[in-house]
Amino acid sequence: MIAFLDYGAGNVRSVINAIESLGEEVRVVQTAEDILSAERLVFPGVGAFGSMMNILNEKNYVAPLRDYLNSGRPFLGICLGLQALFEGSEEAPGVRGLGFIPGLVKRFDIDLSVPHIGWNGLNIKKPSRIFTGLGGNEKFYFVHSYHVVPKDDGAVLTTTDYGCEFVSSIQIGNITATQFHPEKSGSSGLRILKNFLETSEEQSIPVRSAQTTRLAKRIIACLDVRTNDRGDLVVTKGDQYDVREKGVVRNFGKPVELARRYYQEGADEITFLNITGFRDFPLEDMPMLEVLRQTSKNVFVPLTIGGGIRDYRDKNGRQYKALEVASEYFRSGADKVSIGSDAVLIVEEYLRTGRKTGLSSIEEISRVYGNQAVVISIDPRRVYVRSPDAVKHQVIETTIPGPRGEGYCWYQCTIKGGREGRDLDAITLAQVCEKLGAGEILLNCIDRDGTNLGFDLELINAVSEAVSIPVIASSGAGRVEHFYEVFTLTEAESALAAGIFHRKEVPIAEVKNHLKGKVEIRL
Ligand code: 1PR
Repeated sequence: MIAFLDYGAGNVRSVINAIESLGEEVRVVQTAEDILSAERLVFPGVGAFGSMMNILNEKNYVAPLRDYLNSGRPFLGICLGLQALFEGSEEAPGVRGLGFIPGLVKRFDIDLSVPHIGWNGLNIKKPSRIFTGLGGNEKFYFVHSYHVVPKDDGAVLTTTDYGCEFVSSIQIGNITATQFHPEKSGSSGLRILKNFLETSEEQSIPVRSAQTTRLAKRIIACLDVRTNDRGDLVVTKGDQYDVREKGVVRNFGKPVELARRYYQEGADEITFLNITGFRDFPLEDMPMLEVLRQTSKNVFVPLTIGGGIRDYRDKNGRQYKALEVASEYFRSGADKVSIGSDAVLIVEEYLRTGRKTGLSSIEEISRVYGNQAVVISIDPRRVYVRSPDAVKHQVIETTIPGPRGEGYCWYQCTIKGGREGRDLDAITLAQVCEKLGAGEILLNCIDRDGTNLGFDLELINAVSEAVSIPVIASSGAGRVEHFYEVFTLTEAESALAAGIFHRKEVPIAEVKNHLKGKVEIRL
């Protein structure tokens, strides 16, 4: 029996699912006494350091946790569950951590995109039973803006390179804690969890061939989901956002089954977009929550969900905050939420008033769950102009001229799945969203969607040069070469595709085989 510390923030369901998939039973800690009497304790942390410590303090868990750690019984901390062991964090000045390990948690101070999101390797510093069965070159899923800095190296189990060499896990006796998410790291992550759960004392140190670790470019499978005319929830796919063929919604199968297939085929991440979320209310649209619950039972890579994340008033007049919608998604197994239409309206309001309210979905969700949990999904389309100063928007020079030979364009933001164009450009949208707390940009392109013509590299370059958060290139992938192109000609950290995977035209393994040896990827 594993005691499991759930302090109520974020996606702990996937950790429970991962442990249960290994045949162990989990008991969620309900009281301080449950911590004191635990024999093995798992503490997955998600969200922000300050709110985590506040909740631990409110629940009177801090002293029992310290006692547990000092007892030397097996403990596994994950992500914030590692950071909590330290004295404090730059993320929440003045808030005290558990102080079990001397040192602080610091924000990345590097030239690369922050958060550090994605699959990276481990430099192993000492033997541990946690490594049994690993080859040493595996990659694990990270998502964080802060990293631990112990006062001395004694506890350091692994380091990872990302603009600097940072501590990615620690071990002191039976106390192990990782910055990466084993529960989101596919079979290698499950192996680490299994090693923790087993009591073997055998210590192992895998041999790694590379000198430094490198963040992999991610291949993301995207499932656009909606109810078809017969009332079934299906994965569909549009051509320039039109999902109907001869009047009928295209049907590529069931979301849970397809997600599982993509996991098995090697997708680094899976995104569900509830494409009619702008008119449905997700908390009434229970099937999407169920899709997440079912998917997270056997898909152990990160899951993002988008569609309908916004404030909402139901038919009885009750007001719901976007934060509540997002919380329900996180509880059901999502790691990140993606905000589309609402982000456009928030940015318009910000540009009108010049003020942050602190109350927008982007600000509230990132405050509680951390920036990395908030993805902004942009649905832009090209608007051609004759000169760079023809409009007030951020205009780019293009090598693909417009219908009247125009040499410039701007990227108009749309809402409601491309149905309504707004007076706002995608570059400005991305910049303001970053300022408001977004952690990643999912950059679609209506002109390229479903065309198989390749990604809009000009759009991707324009946006990724304007922000410092990671950009996911989306729309238009048709061949393996398009992935190579987007990773070598732009700064995109991931590439997302839908149609070619659904139609089995280009399997994920083929994309990875093509990239192998040329672009850093997770094999
Ligand atoms: O506005 O917060 O409710 O979120 C709605 C979400 O649904 C947004 O993320 C929006 O992008 C998405 N969406 C709305 N309508 C459509 C549609 O297609 N009619 N899908 C839609 C967006 C675009 C990509 C697609 C790539 C790759 N789909 O996700 O998967 O373009 O496709 P490809 O590889 O086949 O070219 P809100």
